[in-house]
Order: sequence, then structure tokens, then C-alpha cells
Amino acid sequence: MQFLVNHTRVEFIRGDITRQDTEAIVNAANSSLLGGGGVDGAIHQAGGPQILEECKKIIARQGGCSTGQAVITSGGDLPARYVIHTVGPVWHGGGHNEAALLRDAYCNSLQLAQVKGIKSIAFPSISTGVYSYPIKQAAAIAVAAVREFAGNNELPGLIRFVLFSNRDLVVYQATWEEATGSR
Ligand code: AR6
Repeated sequence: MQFLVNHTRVEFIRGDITRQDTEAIVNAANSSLLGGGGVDGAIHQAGGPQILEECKKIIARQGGCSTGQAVITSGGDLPARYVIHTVGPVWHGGGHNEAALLRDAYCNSLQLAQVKGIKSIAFPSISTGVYSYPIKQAAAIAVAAVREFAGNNELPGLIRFVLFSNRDLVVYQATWEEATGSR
């Protein structure tokens, strides 16, 4: 499914983010930036050691990445030229600023992409795996952040949500349709 918001195409697909040929892909990382499981593990495995080397330089410079913030490395051996590493919140029941922090993770990733002049970007479903954020609530935040950003900015011209399961894809698409009244 794809939609146009202002100058930006927004797509929803089921797939593996490491296979995307967008200029940047987003990693659902943790604050250490040293890798982990899920998307993070898959990206470091497919992208090779160069990504971790660059993460270590960022750690030396700024000591990791706080929740809601984003940093950028090259894509190593990946088809994508860049990886934007962002840290979503761990779900603690919803009363610990999780919604604002998840929104920050999307907005700061998009902002960083725009500053770098990146034309296309792919997002996984941040925080809904190991970090246990309920998928419907996470999808509502992701969709709202992307819609608002695309409404106010020309770049990136393509924003793609890459969902790992069909169930997640259905949730994200339905959330988009509810938010926009589109079908
Ligand atoms: N492509 C697209 N989506 C994927 C892929 C893939 N290759 N692999 C998994 N997913 P998670 P989080 C989906 O746990 O919740 C790591 O250890 C997955 O099914 O990767 O933000 C980090 O180092 C789920 O829907 O990220 C952190 O410590 C979504 O990606 C922590 O996990 C996010 O799941 C971050 O947890």
C-alpha cells in the first residue's frame, strides 16, 4: 500500500529491513549502540563490522545514544547507504513517557535524514519487539509522526514502513487508514 502526503510517498510492506534499497534504513537499537537481537542484530550481521566500528566512534564521542535520540552511520555491506540508529522506549505500562519517547525516535530519525539530504528511508516497527510496546499504540504514534513530518517537509520523498509479519503489516495499514480516512 502507498499514499502521498504532500511531496512524500508513504509505503507499507512486509519484509526484511536489511534488504531494503532505500538510501537509509532505521535501526531499533539500544542506548549502548553495541548491537543486540531483533532488527539490531540482523542489521549488524548483514551490514558487517564497519557499522559497529562507526558506532564505537560515536560512543567515544558522545557515550552512546539516549532513548528517543538518533545517530547515523554508513550502511556497510547493506544495500542502504546509511543506517540511522534510534532508541525506542522500553514499555513499562505507558506511564513513563513512553509515547513521547517513541514519537521522538521517529521524529529525530526523520530530522537527521532530512539534514543529510536523504531521499528515501525505511523504518521497522520500533519498540514493539524486545521492548514490548503494544503494537496498536506504537503504530498510531509512528503513523502520526510520519504524517506530520511529511506534511511539513519535502525530504525524505519516500518513507517506507517495513513490517516483519503480516499481522504487524495489517495493524499499521489499518492505523494509517483510520488516521487518514483513506482506503
Ligand atoms: N526486518 C524488519 N523488522 C524486523 C526484522 C527485520 N530483519 N527483525 C525483527 N523485526 P526489536 P525493539 C521486527 O526487538 O522492540 C534489540 O536487541 C520485530 O518483529 O528488533 O525496539 C536492540 O539491541 C519487531 O516487530 O526492537 C534493543 O536492545 C520490530 O522489528 C532492543 O532489541 C522491533 O523489534 C530493541 O527492541
